[in-house]
Amino acid sequence: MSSPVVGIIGNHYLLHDDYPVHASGEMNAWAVREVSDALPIIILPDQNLAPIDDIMETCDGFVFTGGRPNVHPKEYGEELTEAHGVMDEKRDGLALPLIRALVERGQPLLAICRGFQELNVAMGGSLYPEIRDLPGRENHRMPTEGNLAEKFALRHEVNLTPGGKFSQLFGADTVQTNTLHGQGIKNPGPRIIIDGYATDGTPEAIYVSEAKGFALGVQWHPEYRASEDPVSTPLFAAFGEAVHEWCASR
Ligand SMILES: [Mn+2]
Repeated sequence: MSSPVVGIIGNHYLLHDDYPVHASGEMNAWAVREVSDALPIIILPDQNLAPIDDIMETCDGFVFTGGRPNVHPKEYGEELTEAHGVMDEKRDGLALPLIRALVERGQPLLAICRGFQELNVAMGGSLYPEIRDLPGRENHRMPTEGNLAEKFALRHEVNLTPGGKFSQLFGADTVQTNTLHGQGIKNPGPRIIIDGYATDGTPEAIYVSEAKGFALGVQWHPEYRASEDPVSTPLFAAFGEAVHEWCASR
């Protein structure tokens, strides 16, 4: 039997200010290859190039990756402001309906950082453009200085619901994570369960209630050192199991 295929939802942006590219961080692909034991392929984040019905047939599961651009606030009924930063509307146009279709069908998805925010918005939730401006919140953004290891270093705890989905997965009620995000969940979608919070109250781990398949999201970046980090490894392994099951069932 051939390896299950995981579609990695990448980003669309301008390289050198005017050259449009599709891209995704390499560490996402290695996490899928090494820990989920599946074949990673990058999905171009544009429905005109990658129609949803086609990619759902091609792939067994999907990883919604991080990325600098934010979900356009019109997707949750708010006006665009300077605080919302740069957008990637082509990706919004693919990712949001794809998430809804995957949840409906029970096909596995793992949502990371921007993907976590997409999962919430796709399921009817909303976002804060800049959580560090909220009272009592810390700065969760990537440090502006430092090398990759310093930017992706473990920086805050996430407290998980004892006995909940993530606590069972990690075998711990508190885990250490990196943090490289400016936005955060305002209102969770009706079926979004917040299962883990940073100590300042920022939602960091979510899942879709009564989902037929694997539908988990984390606000941090588990793809970094995925085969070594004690939190990242079980997450990508559990996703991989779900992907292998989906592959075997079709
Ligand atoms: Mn954080």
